Amino acid sequence: MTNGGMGSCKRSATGMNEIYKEYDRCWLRYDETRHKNCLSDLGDAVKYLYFNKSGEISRNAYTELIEGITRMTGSRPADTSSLEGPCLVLSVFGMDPKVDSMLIEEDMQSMQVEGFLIKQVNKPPTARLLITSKSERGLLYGVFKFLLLLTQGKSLENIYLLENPKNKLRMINQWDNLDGSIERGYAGRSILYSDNVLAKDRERITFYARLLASIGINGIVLNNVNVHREETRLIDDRIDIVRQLADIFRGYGIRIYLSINFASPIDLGGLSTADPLDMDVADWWKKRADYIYSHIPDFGGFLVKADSEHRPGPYTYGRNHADGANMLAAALKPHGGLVIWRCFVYNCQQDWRDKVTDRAKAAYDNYKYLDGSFDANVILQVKNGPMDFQVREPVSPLFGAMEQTNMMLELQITQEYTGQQRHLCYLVTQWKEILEFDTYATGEGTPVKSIVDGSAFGREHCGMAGVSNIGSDHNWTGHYLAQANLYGYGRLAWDPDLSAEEITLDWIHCSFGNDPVVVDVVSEMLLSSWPIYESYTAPLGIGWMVNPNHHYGPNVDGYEYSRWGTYHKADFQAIGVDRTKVGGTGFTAQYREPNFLRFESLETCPEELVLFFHRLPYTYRLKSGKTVIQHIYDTHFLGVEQAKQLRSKWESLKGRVDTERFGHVLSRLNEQVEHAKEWRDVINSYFYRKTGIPDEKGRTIY
Ligand code: GCV
Repeated sequence: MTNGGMGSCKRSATGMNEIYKEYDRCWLRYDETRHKNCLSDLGDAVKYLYFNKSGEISRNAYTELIEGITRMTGSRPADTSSLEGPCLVLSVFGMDPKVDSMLIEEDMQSMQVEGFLIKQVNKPPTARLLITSKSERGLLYGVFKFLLLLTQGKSLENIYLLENPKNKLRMINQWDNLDGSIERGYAGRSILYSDNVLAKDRERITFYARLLASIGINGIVLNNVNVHREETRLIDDRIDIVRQLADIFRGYGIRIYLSINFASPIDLGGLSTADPLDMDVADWWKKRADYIYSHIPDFGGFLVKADSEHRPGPYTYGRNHADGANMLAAALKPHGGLVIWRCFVYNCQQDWRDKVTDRAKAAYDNYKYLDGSFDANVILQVKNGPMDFQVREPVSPLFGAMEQTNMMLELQITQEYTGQQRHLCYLVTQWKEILEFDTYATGEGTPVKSIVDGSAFGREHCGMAGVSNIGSDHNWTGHYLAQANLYGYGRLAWDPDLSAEEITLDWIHCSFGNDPVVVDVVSEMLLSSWPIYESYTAPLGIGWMVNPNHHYGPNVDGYEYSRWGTYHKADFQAIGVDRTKVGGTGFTAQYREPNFLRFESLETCPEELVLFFHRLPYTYRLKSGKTVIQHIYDTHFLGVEQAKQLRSKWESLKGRVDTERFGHVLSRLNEQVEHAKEWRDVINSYFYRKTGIPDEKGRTIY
């Protein structure tokens, strides 16, 4: 049985955790370790701590280390100023010649600025355990890694662990509005803002910064990409909110960024235009950048949603997106700032009768021809799929198309289309598939992860962005197990080569302890949950079929006759969109070979995406031998059974997980089972009524 419930706030040896009673500690629980033996490997090394006091981030690293060890072992390491005996050593390289002398040339060469080294020097009884980095930020990451190793009970004997992050930018995007609402938020209100001012609970924001730093996040966009009136003022008379947040996040190595309103020169500056080629507009942004940096000297830059879903942008003035992005980039350049420009640009006024326009093609069409036109401090941020964060989509072809442009991958941690944190849907498995997808951009072996870490084309500013799933709920994420999505996102942004299994185990160890039964069951539940959610919702990659606006629950025709361009085109004979070059919209041709032909041909198109790329009669036989209609029926019946199995698995943990978390997750799973039935029956009945084809197995369809 694991220690402590969600609301537990027993006073620890450090006396530090009184403040946590209002919210869960997530994976920073540091429950008393069940692995005292891993510490004994090193004799007295963790009883003394040599720390070379330097900047704020280092001090936070020190505090974290003290808190973690104290909570896990029950005793606080004593500070020491001697390096003679056994001790833990925490120091940034270059701060202390005595510590630096413990390093060899090889250590220094392989370590990048944000990387860290954990290394044993000497043997017990005088073993010293060194945590070091070339930067304070890296030191903090090293501390979190060390605490993870302690949590897992990994042997520290003769440890030599050098890690560097694979992605330079590891960003979180908050879709928070100043009034405290969160666009697509499913875990309460914003922890950052309330009633157009900074939220009062700064401790909680600080804890969020800790959580993010613990998984390697180094940038946060503080406001929703849809920038409304009040948020437009964040770069004006509301700048003090930004400054205060920057002060909090800076202590954890996290730079802050803002989403901006492209029409700010009009809305704030009183100009008559926001034309990016207008000299007054460019000058206005330059002065605005100076103003921002005078308040926040380490400001990261702007995130821009332009000409997208009614947001203003360069198209209004007959300019292209390179014109818009480069104008902002010029304003930020003297300060070292970045422009992160979103590629979620499509016609959201489509007539459903229009058979030619294909939303899937839009990002490529809007940006491919601009490859090479963007300034060096511009990055294009591309959603993983060509549509919009559906449970299953092909990878956006734009990743393989841009050779001279900085690229970032945008993932949605918040579960807009994947169960809204009421259903269990662990997305790390989906994200792994995306990162591993071979774009063939430099020939075979050019996976998305090599585009977004910049290595494929030697780009400087690249990385990953995830839309946050947290809010003011006690457990942060609505569904307790959805914490694993935030955790997993950060770990993958640090190292996309990690396996889903490894990340999952780490999260469980930190969150639930080391009971092997709990570890196995929770791991099985998480790793199987995405395909389960997929099986009882929209079939074979077609997507949507959700209720309009809030996007929760089944509604097969919810978007079928609307302007959003997300059609399944089901009639009584066939379903799916022909996106082939030969007879359809031609979307497949946006992929490089051999992906183009793989998707183009029905023979080779991956079955889970077949209705995304092809229009098929319900009687078409899939490779499984089942017809499309029977596949729909079977997966929907099976999905409900699998959701029930998720629930039984969790129930088997009764007595092994604290009652609060046990009860909470069980209630979510009960809801999931009931809602999966709703999905099953709505989808199956729709297609039965449309086709008149009965289920081969004669099960109840309405
Ligand atoms: C922030 C989808 C969501 C919107 C979101 C948009 C975007 O359309 O439904 O809420 O807006 O994506 O990513 O810009």
